[in-house]
Amino acid sequence: MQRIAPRAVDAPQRGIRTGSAPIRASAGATGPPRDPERDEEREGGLATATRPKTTRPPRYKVLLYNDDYTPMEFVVAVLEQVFGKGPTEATTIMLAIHRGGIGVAGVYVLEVAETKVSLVHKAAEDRGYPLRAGVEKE
Ligand code: TYC
Repeated sequence: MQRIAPRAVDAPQRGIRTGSAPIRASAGATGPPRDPERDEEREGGLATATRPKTTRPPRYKVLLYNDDYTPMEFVVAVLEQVFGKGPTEATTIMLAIHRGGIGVAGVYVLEVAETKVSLVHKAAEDRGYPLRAGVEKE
């Protein structure tokens, strides 16, 4: 049977080093020397500050089209009530559509944009106006 000889109580304790490996010249450094071409902070791990987990959903423009029959006051009311514009901006957008044929009423995520288009069409159809709206990716 093998016995492990107990260390004499007064034998000098040499820290945690057990072998006789040479102490490296770069005392204090841990691991291999870093490659200045690499950016360890972008390689995963704790790099949450530079690699956000969230992404922005795409945005869609709601377009209104000009026609010859829908009253200007109705378009202004739609821009105020469906798209939350104030009276001055609503009038500016309506006139731009009237003169240019098309204009942006607002920009939203797809589901909201499509809901707004449906609200415009319903309001116009209820009054017998041909006003049309559409969605286009920003
Ligand atoms: N052109 C219409 C008129 O003269 C007004 C109008 C403006 C209609 C904007 C639609 O999206 C529109 N009564």
